[in-house]
Amino acid sequence: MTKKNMTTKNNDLTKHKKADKPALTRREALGLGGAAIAGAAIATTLPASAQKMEHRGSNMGTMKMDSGGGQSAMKPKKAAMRGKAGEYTIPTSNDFYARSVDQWDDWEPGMPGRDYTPVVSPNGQTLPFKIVDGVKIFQMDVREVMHEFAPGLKAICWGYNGLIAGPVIEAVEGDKIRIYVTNRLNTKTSVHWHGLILPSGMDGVGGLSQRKINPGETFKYEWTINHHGTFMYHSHTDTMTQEGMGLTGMFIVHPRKPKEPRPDRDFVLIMHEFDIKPGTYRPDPNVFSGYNTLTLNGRCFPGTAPLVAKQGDKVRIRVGNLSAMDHHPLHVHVHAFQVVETDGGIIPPGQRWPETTVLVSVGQTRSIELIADNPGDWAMHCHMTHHTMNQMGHDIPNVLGMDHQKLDWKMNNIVPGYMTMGANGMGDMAKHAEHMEMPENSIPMMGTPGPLDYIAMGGMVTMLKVREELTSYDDPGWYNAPEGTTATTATKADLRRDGIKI
Ligand SMILES: [Cu+2]
Repeated sequence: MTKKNMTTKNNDLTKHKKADKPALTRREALGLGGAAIAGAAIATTLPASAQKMEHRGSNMGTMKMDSGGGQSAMKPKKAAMRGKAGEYTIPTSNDFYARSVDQWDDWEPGMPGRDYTPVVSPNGQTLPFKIVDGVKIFQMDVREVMHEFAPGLKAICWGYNGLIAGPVIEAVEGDKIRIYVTNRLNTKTSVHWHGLILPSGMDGVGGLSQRKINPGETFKYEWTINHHGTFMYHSHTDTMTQEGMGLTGMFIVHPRKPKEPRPDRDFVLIMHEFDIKPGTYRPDPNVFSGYNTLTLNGRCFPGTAPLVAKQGDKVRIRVGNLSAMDHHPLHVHVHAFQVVETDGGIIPPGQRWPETTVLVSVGQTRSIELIADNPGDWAMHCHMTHHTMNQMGHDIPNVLGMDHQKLDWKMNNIVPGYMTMGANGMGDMAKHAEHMEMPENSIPMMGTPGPLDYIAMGGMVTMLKVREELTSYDDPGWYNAPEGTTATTATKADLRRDGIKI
């Protein structure tokens, strides 16, 4: 392609923007005219949404994108449209990985069922919406709430709509959205839409992109979503405190025209961590490390709901991490999966990689896909072992291997019923904890009785339950393994046959 041709295309593209009707097809604009977009990218850093927002300003009655002095980045000048790299076709990363349609197209609000299969948020909720003049309207408040992490542990947290984690916001590429946020805290707040491309003034960083929302005030955030993906939202005012108290949630944008079949099950999980000292009712967001309450969608195992799938289902699991200080490697038993998406967009099919454990760093999302081809109850958990224990004390003395019988006998004179715990590890401690008097409002080491023995796990643990037959996706209970397929005591005949001497 010659420079002259490109210049012509650029001019056409400029005309298209001004005339408000396509002079080029989407293919021409994105493929042949990519340089125009790329050039604008170099010149303005936010070309795509900028042009889109300006283009649509007249369609969104309440959006005054042309006013104010801070909009220069939103209105690329004619010269900038050509850019320094005018000869090259460089699609922006979002065109490539996170757009299924031309971001300039005008779309009706995307509807569940017709335009997307709604996500499933175990233990969670999806934020309802209504439509007013073609705009999807969402409403949230920020408030204090007594939240149950698992039976036996509650704490006063801060949640969007009183939920830990916040409700999942679900939208479709091209949707015009408006989100009302009412602050019912006694302190200022703001909401950052993490990973989404939007005008600077909608980015939610208190003091930087907006005035903070005072107690009692209601703010509105509004923009046109021009890409798809798995994103998050969280407070961006006094973030350490407010995120630490629970102000987090997931934000899912479905592609307008998916390039791949929709999954049968589309799960959403958000990872978080709190420090709740046994006997207290408020998380301490100020600690640097040693978080003792590790959550998936705000719950600790055994309080986590399982992810239920039918054998053969294509399962997507979208995972975000808004923990304060910890990255979490999420491991799925028995099912190898593909990492198909990051918060930056879809990984093209040929570039995906297989895993059984995916690291989800703080501030990241990862989407994985698997075929649920193995019936059973499969543990799915963070593989940091301290993150699969409930409220474990990290400063307790190490008594592993200690002969504690004499000590226990002497101590019983002073403290009746005393028993040194941990000499053989922590597994038994979890079971004992069920029958012992524990500090009020605490679940130290707590696990749960399983079908075959006590399950000494807690925290960031859930189950992928796969069944051959299902009439609903409700929890089907424990798996009944076919006879002869469960590990059990080796018989004498086994030992003799295989020459095993004990
Ligand atoms: Cu972890």
